[in-house]
Amino acid sequence: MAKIWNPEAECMSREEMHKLQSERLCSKIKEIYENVPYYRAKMDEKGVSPADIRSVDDLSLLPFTSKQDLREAYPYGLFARPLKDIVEIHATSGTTGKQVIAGYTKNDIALWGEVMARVLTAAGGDETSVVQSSYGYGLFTGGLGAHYGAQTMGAMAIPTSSGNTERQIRLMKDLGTTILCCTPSYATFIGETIRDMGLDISEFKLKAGVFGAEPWTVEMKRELEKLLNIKTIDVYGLTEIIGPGVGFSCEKECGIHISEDHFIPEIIDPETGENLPDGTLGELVFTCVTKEGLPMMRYRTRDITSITHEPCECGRTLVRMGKIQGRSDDMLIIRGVNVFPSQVESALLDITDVAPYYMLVVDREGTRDTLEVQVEMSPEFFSDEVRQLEKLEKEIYEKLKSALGLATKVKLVAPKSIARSEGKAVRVIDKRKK
Ligand code: DLL
Repeated sequence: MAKIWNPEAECMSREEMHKLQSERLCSKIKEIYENVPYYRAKMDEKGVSPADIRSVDDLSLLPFTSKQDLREAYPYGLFARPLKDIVEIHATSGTTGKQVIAGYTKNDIALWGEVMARVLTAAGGDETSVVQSSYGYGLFTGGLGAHYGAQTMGAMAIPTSSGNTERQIRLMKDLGTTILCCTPSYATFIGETIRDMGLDISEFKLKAGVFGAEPWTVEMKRELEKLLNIKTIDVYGLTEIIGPGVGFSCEKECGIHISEDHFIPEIIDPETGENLPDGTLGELVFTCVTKEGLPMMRYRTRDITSITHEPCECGRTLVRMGKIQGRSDDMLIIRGVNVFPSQVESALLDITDVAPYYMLVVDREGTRDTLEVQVEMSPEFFSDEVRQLEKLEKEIYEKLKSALGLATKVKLVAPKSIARSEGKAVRVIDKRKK
């Protein structure tokens, strides 16, 4: 069984965790109220003062924070420390509006290294590991997050960043990389390129993959473990909270443990804002109780999942969340049916003759929404025999219909015709007018 980086924190009793979270929450809320006028105004408006927060059970008295607040307070309005204490900045890509700016103090960088060391240790890493960080470096948090984790663990970090895939692969082989960190879609592309280069994966030292930053299904996990001959774990995080390292799966493969001694999760009903019980799907919300630069209060992630406090066989007592079903804003509504791209992925990867590359094209014909699913044939299957193609198309159509409860158009496309991703994959083209 893989080691645990910080057993004291990751395996404490529920009572101890409750006590620790309560102490940290009370002092953080007091600090935020004093140092961040934006939060003070929000708390005053809701009629709640720091004195009302006596334990973690009082969390729901506090107001929520959303991406909209971060935009209004752009760039530094939610920082809780003076700029002279901020030593690093990261930012979201800003594809859905103004960028969100996150600021880290020295202690925040150390905290980030600590939570990422937990992740890499869960992947079997230790000070002898060679960790290749193939997430993008720069304003995106992936590259440096994995880097800090590797160094905190005492391992060797190889900062290849994403892209330049063939050089990336040669380094992986020559330097003896043991842990690869990147998005699952980039890992798929790396595996495909290794084959195309005529290299044999069994000649690599690779043992584990630490993949995340986008939703991926269990079917994709199986596919990647086969393709790269490794074990994989799922790493979750978001820029607003710290970047990668908010949570991670363990070898028991039963959800994502959240480092809740630093980031307290809640699940709420996205419509009413009410807290939901364990096991119920809803929107994930985080409160940072140790972060200094940008300590988010009840931040609404828009990620849909559920949580459970049941103990895990790995020995960690940290609360677990299920796989992210997708962001609430990734959900497509087609002819009244809710569709997440991950449902399509699960259905497709169950079929042998398709490659793990697909695209959802949503359009409108008159008043009727349409969904076309483009799927790449695997190179082994690739055929121009009409009967064979029709048979495969029909199989995909039926699978999708029963998985989604919706009739879709299926279009088989030639191997390598869907764009490969070096970071987060784009899986949906929505041509409907907003
Ligand atoms: O993606 C941080 C990160 C980097 C996580 C590297 C893991 C590895 P953002 O760009 O701010 O930060 O995007 C955050 O990505 O709210 C989720 O919707 C999604 N996401 C992140 N990790 C996972 C995951 C980074 N393991 C948003 N599974 C989050 C599913 C994920 N979705």
